Formats: sequence, C-alpha cells, structure tokens
Amino acid sequence: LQQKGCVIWITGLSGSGTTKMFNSMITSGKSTVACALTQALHARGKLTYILDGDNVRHGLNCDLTFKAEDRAENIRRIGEVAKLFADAGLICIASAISPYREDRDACRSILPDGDFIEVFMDVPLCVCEARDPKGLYKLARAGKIKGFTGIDDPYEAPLNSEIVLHQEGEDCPPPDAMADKVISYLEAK
Ligand code: GGZ
Repeated sequence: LQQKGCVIWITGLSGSGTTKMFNSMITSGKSTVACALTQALHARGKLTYILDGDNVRHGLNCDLTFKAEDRAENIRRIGEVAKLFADAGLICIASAISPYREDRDACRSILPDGDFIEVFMDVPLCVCEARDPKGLYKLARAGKIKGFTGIDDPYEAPLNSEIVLHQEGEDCPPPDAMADKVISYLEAK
C-alpha cells in the first residue's frame, strides 16, 4: 500500500453546509462534504475513513453531553482515533463542530507537521440559522435546547486553517465543488 495517511478536519457551525437546489433544501453539512470528499478520494484509489461527530456521539462518545468539557473530550477522542487511522495510512476525514480552537489545536499537535489539514466551513450564523435543516436553531432560540453553538454557546472560528470553504446565502457551492477544493489542496501538497 503506497499511501500516506493524514487527517482532514472539517469544523464549522451546525448546518453550515446546507445547500439550496431547485428550490428545495438539501442538507449538505460538514457530513455531506465529508462524503463527497471520500467519494472523490476513492475515485483516485485512496483509502479513507469518515469520523463524524454526530455519529460518533451515538457510540464511542455516547457518554458525552454538549458542555464545554464534554465537547473537549469528544474532540480529543475523535482526534486520537483519527490519528490511529492516519498511522494506518488512511486519509481520515473528521467532521465535528469542534467549537474550541484549543481543542482543535490539540488534535493538530498529536500529528506530524502537515498531516492535520483544517477545513473551515465559513458560513455566517444568520445563513445557518435561516437554513436550519433540522429545526435545531429554532428550538435553541425558543430555549428548548440549551447551550447551542452560535446561539448561547461559543464558536471560535479558526485563524489559520489550511482551507476555507466560503458559503453565502444562495451562492452555496455544491458539496462536490467544495470537495474539489480540498482535493486540489492535497494534490498541490
Ligand atoms: C451544537 C448540537 C447541540 C448543541 C445537538 N450544540 O447539525 P447537526 O445537529 O446534525 O450536528 C450537530 C451535532 C454536533 O455534534 P458535534 O459532535 O459535532 O459537536 S461538538 O464538536 O461541539 O462536540 C447538531 C447536534 O449535534 N446538536 N445539540 N447544543 N450542536
């Protein structure tokens, strides 16, 4: 197997990748971009594994809440598992809100230089909230979900991520186009 492992870390608000097509909402958040990316990598013969915060919280991390210390532990575990996959030579795509810079940087620090590629889904809160694919922002505004990222819990935007995927309102690029941007970065490296 001739493949060098690495971790592609996708961070951003909940609903930060939802796209609107033909007047209907398609939820293509961090997870959908992760899927598009994995397909594009498979087409190039690369082995990948997706670690999705929302999914991992059903199993490995089912003991964790959304309090700051539990989010930190969620991210720490995802980071450690991602490192194991990278050690095994896979491209591990981790997708989680990962709202704290310190937690993301800790995941970066356990990997060799250059092997942690941070992808920031840079979407304004108002856009995510307007899209609200799962109705969670509405519930958070109504006080039915406490400590929701962006509403009454912080999101610390990356300062130096390797890749920034911008999306604004109607101009949201489809997940494939976003995946292509990541692929171009990897090829250039
Ligand atoms: C943020 C929450 C919360 C709170 C439930 N805050 O968009 P989604 O719905 O499908 O994905 C979100 C997911 C976030 O899990 P992560 O493991 O990525 O979070 S973190 O990295 O901060 O640990 C969202 C849903 O869970 N969700 N409650 N309070 N998102």
